[in-house]
Amino acid sequence: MQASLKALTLAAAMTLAVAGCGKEEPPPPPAPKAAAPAAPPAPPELVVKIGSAAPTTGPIAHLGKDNENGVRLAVEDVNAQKVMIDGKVLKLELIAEDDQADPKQGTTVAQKLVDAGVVAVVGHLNSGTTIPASKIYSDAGIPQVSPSATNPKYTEQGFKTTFRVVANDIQQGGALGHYIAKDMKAKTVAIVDDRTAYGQGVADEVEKAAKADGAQIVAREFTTDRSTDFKAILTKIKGKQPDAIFYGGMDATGGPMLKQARDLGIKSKFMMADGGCSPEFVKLAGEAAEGFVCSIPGTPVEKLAKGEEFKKRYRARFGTDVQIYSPDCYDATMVMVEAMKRANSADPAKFLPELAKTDYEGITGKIQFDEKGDLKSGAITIYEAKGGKFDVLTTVGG
Ligand code: ABU
Repeated sequence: MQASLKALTLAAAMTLAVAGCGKEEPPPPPAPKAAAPAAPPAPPELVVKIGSAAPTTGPIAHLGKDNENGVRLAVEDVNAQKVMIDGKVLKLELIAEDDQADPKQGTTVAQKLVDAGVVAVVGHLNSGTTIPASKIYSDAGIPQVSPSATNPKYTEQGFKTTFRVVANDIQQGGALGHYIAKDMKAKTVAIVDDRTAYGQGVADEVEKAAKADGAQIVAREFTTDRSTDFKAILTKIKGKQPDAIFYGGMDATGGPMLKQARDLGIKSKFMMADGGCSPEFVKLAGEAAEGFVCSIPGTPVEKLAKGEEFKKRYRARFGTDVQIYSPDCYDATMVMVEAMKRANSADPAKFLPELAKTDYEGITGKIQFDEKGDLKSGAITIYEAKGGKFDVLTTVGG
């Protein structure tokens, strides 16, 4: 009995020992992972307001919107590039104002932009608004780059703040007047203008150049930039049977004027400068647009390295085609930003001297300013409307 008790105790002890040997220890808890190094704090933003002024309502709203879109595309590109200025990321904020192509409204919105704290203005579109507004920007020390105002007076006022990225109407009117008399060999020319600073100014330059090259001016008439009926003027001109009619004005009046001229049986070559050289003109003139001749300052955008790409990007972003000046507006915005980068400051007093030293290869070509703020070596291209499109006839200068 004692022996069997002993055996039982031994067996139990062995069982316990075996059971103890097979018991697995729970795995140790995983070692805590090393904490990821903290991301460096994002650099602070430098919010900078930039102004755009153009007529976005009224008869040439399509051109005003085109200008505003050009600035907007540049602002979006700059913001995406995360440009560093003085250790901060530049964030442009666009303030767009509608000047209605009205000189009085032009000065009102110029003051509004100054009061809003913009450091630079791209605009205005029209010479008639750009010239009076320029005094307000000059008094406030704010750089202004016009992408489209071509009246020479704009940069002849002695302001250090005025610049433009297109050739002026001495160059444009000269090229057209020469083309009329020498290339087209027109002997007689009728000239009409819309009495705006641009329309009258460019018409005067065309008249001067055509006369100097031997053409005779047989009529000089005028209308307004809001007129819609040109039959009285055209009837007078019809009696003179001119070889060519030059109209100094914008597409909104030029398209209907050409249509009405053809309706009256006038066969003269019809010509305008940049204010009429737009897809909108072709739309307004319809079939009468065939053979229409016009000019735009600069080399044709599609012949420039970045031109086609800009047109595609513009169409993708805004769902519409470039009218005239949006590439110039894009470049005007970029030269401001390049000047800020060189000055390492968005303070107008600091980047204005850099703006004057601009040497920039833009969508529209090389941009450098002369001592007045005009584009050095500005070219003029003359086009002819064919099948609803504009074909290049010739490029002068540049
Ligand atoms: N340059 C044509 C239209 C703008 C302007 O100068 O009034």
